[in-house]
Amino acid sequence: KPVFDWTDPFDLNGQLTEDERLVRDTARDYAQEKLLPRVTSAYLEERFDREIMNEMGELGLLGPTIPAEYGGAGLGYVSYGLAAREVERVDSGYRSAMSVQSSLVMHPIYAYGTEAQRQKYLPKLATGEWIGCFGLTEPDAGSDPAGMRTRAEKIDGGYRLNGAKMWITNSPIADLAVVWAKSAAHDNAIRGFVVERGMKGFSTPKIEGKLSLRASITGEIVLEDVEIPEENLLPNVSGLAGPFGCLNRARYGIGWGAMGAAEACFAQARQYTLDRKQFGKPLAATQLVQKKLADMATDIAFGLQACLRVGRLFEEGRLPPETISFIKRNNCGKALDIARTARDMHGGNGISAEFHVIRHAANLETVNTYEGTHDIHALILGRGITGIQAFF
Ligand code: TGC
Ligand code: FAD
Repeated sequence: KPVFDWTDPFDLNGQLTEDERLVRDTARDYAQEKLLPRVTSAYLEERFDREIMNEMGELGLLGPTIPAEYGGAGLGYVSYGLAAREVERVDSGYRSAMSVQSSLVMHPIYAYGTEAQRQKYLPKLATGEWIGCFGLTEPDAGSDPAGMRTRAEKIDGGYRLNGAKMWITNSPIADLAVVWAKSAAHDNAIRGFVVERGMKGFSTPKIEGKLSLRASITGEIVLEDVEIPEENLLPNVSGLAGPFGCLNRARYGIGWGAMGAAEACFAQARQYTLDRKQFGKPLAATQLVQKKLADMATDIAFGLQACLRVGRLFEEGRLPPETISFIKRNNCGKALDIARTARDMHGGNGISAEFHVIRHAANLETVNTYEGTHDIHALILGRGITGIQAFF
C-alpha cells in the first residue's frame, strides 16, 4: 500500500532526475551545515557575511545556468530552483544574494553582453571573487520602472551617468553594478551599463535599520557624473525587455525559494505543536491546529508542483512571462501566510529568534514586495487574462 509522506505528498522527488537530486542535496547540506548555524547572529546584527559568496561560488550556486566555459555550472532551471528552495529554507536574504548574482548580474552580461564582457566578468562572478548588484528601482520609480530618471549622456568614447537607485541588494559590497538608464544617444531607450567599483562619482551608501531581510545587505546607488567607457554598455538589448528578461529568471527562482521558507515554517510548527502540551494534550491533537497544518501542507505541495511544471516549461523554451507571475505571486503570498500562521502557533515563543518563524515571516514581507509586488503580479495576470492593462 502506498505510504503517505507529509514532507513530499506529490512525490516531487520522484519527478526529478538523478543530477537534479544531487544539486538539491548538495545545496541542502551546505545550507543546513554552513548557513543555518550563522543566520541568527547575522540577522540580529544586521550583517551579511561576505565569504558566503565564495562558498556559494565553490559549490556552483552562482550562475548555475550559465555555460561552463564562462565559469557557470551549465545546469537546467529546475536545478536552479531546487537550490533556491534549499538556501531560502534557511533565509530569504541568502537566497537573495544568490539570485541577484545569478539572474540579475550574470544573466544580463551573458545574454546581452559582448564576448569580451563575458570573459572579463563572468568567471569572477561565478566564483564569488566579485560581487555584482542590479540597479533598476529608484526612489520615485519602483513598480513603474519606465518612470526612471537615471540618464546616460553620450561623451567622447563612452557615456556619462547621472541618477540614483534605491533598495539595491548587495550594492554596498558590490564590485560592479548592472545599472539601467535612459540613454539620450539611443532615443531615450532604457539601456544597461556595467559600472565598476572605483569609477569616479559612483557610490553605494548602505540602507540601515531594515526590520526584514536583515541578513542581506541593501543600499543605494548614487551616480554623479560617472564616466564609463563605450565597452561597458551592454549592446545587445534595448528597452524594458532588458531588465525584465533578468527579472523573469529571478522571479522564477523566488517562486521556489518562497516554498523553501514556507517548508521550514511548516516543519517547525508541526514539531512544535506535537511537542507542546496545553489542556493536557499536544496542541497538534486539536482540530484547529490540524486544519492549519493541512492548509500549509496543501499550499506547499501545490506550490512546489507548480514550480516544477514552470521550470520544465522554462527548460523547453515554452514559458511566457505571465506564467512566472503565477508562482511568484501565489507562492510568496502563501509562504507569508504560512510563516505568520506558524508564528502564531508558537505562541510567545514564536517571537523569539530561536524558533526562526518570525524571521521568515519578516523576510517574506520583502519577498512578497520585491521583483514585482503581489498586486503588480495580479495586474500582469489580469492583463494576460483580459488583454486590458490596468496599471494606470
Ligand atoms: P510593458 O509595456 O508591459 O513592457 C515594456 C517592454 O518590456 C517587455 N516586457 C517583457 N519582456 C520580457 N519579460 C517580461 N516579463 C516582460 N514584460 C514586459 C514588453 O514586451 C515591452 O517590450 P517592447 O519591446 O514592446 O518595448 O511595460 P510597463 O511599463 O507597462 O510595465 C508594467 C509592469 C508593472 C508589468 C512592470 O513595470 C513591472 O513588472 N513592474 C514591477 C517592477 C519590478 O519587478 N521591479 C523589480 C526590481 S529588481 C528587484 O526587486 C530585485 S530584488 C532582488 C533580490 O534581492 O532577490
Ligand atoms: P511602489 O511601487 O511605490 O508600491 C507601493 C504600493 O503600491 C505597493 O503595495 C504596490 O503593489 C502598490 N501599487 C503600485 N502601483 C500600483 C498600481 N498601478 N495599482 C495598484 N497598486 C499599485 N530593486 C532593484 O532594482 N534591485 C534590487 O536589488 C532590489 N533589492 C531589493 C531589496 C529589498 C530588501 C527591498 C525591500 C526592495 C528591493 N528592490 C530592488 C526594490 C523592489 O523591487 C521595489 O521595492 C518594488 O518593486 C516595489 O517598488 P516600491 O518600493 O517603489 O513600491
